[in-house]
Amino acid sequence: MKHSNLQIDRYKYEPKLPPQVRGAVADISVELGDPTEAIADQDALRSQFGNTYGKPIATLVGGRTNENAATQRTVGVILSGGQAPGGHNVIAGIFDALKAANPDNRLLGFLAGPGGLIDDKKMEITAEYMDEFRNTGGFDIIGSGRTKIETPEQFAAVRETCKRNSVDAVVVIGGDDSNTNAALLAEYFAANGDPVQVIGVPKTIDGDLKNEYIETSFGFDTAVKTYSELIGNIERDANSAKKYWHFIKLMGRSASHIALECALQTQPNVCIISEEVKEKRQTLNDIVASIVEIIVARAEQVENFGVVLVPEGLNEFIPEVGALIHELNDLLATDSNYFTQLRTFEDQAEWVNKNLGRNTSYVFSSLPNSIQRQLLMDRDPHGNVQVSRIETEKLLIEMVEDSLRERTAKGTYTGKFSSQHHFFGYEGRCAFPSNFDADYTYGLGYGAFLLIANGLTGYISSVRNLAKPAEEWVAGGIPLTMMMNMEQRHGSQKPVIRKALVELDEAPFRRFAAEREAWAKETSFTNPGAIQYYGPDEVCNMPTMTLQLEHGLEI
Ligand code: FBP
Repeated sequence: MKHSNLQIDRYKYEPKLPPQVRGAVADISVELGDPTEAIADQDALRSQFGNTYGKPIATLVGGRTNENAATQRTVGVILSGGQAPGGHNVIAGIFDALKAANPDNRLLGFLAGPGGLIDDKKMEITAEYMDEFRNTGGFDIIGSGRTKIETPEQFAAVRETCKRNSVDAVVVIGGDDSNTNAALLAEYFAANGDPVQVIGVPKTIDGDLKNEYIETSFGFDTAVKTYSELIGNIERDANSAKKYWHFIKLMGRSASHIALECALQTQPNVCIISEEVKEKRQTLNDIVASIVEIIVARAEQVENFGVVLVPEGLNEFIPEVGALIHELNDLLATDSNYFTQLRTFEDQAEWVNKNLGRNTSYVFSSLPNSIQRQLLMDRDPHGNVQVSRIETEKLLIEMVEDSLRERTAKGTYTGKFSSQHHFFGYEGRCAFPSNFDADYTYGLGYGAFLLIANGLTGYISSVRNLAKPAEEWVAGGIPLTMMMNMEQRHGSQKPVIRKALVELDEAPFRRFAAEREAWAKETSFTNPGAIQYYGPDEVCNMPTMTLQLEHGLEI
């Protein structure tokens, strides 16, 4: 395969490790704190995780011998869920630490996600193969998948796979659901007296796997910087041509962290934050009215252009649309056999309308035909609507146009409205990881092996103090059960890692809320430009504004 000049040069990049883990692997051990508790529902979790609940926080420390470091080991690794820049470097970190500990150690990559572990589809990662992927984006090294390890048969199959391949430990690189799975797997092995260790790694561009101890998930940094570059370019174009309103939908299955960070970076005229919509119980009409108000105000200044950012997950946070989606998910899950027999959209829509409640049926009928079709499309493996396929940006444009038409007829609006729509998601998931993500992921992978070498299981690899330069980062492990609570899933209470949504009382949102009025009326666009891999620290090595604000830094 032909490589670009950047790819060839990025192979030479040496990711920065947290200082305590830079020495010989045999000289790194763990310092353990006090026993921990889950964030909520402690009793239920304690009884479900009888063998792995409440472990202490682990910090990796150098200069202390680990007698077991050189024990020969086989480690399995899986990538789970959507791509996120840096996944290859997590595997490189595991590989380098494992080979440094003992050159006979083996790293098995299970293919195409958790399914590879269930079906025993794997490859051994060799030094030569690994080198092809260092510091590159993508998950193509072993592929990814969204299969969940759920049934007793699947757990037993994973156990068989590990036995057959003499796997001593499994590293699960994934989001909140996959790390919940990692916790269940760790408990399953422990409960069966199996010595297989399980360590998770926090991945997702959505940025919603974070808490006091996991400061960010990897991939968020690169993805938001990629989208912000594109938004900045569009803003410049909008301000040059002065004739279009650009509606840009941004990925993020549920939380609006991506949209919020992009807004902080690019200062658009409007950015909708789903969590605020929910908190204020705004309807679709309220959202449209607030956008229209800004368009009208800018038209009065003869500025018939602007940029609106829309988070992908918005629909589920608008009370009436969210209720519709939930009812539809349930309906289609319960009667999926009947539904899939209906051949035409018209028949499907009629059946759905008949079976929905009165209010939700009204909301469904009031949506444009194209959106109704998208709501009825295939569900994901968890039975949920695939939000990235709902064209909310187009829905908003249609509704804004209707409202402006009414205003024109009444004589309360004399501007011109021409729109463009965009969806940025896949553009950022496989970008070359920023220096931040390249370093962070390598450290997470390296740390994951060190946790294994120190005998831990049921932990998520962590690198902390990320708002500071890598010289001050601290590596360790956080017990998975500590991040969990019980939630209602498919009709019953299940242990899950709590998803981190945008908090309206925290610094990133507060900064946005303080500035947005000015950005709405004036043209205050900022253009962060493309991710830079070479050059001064303030251009190449700055973390996201979200991370800096969350850590109280002045920016
Ligand atoms: P993960 O949470 O698995 O990392 O996935 C994130 C994401 O990129 C979401 O932002 C998006 O909604 C989803 O994946 C799209 O995935 P797919 O292409 O599989 O539909």
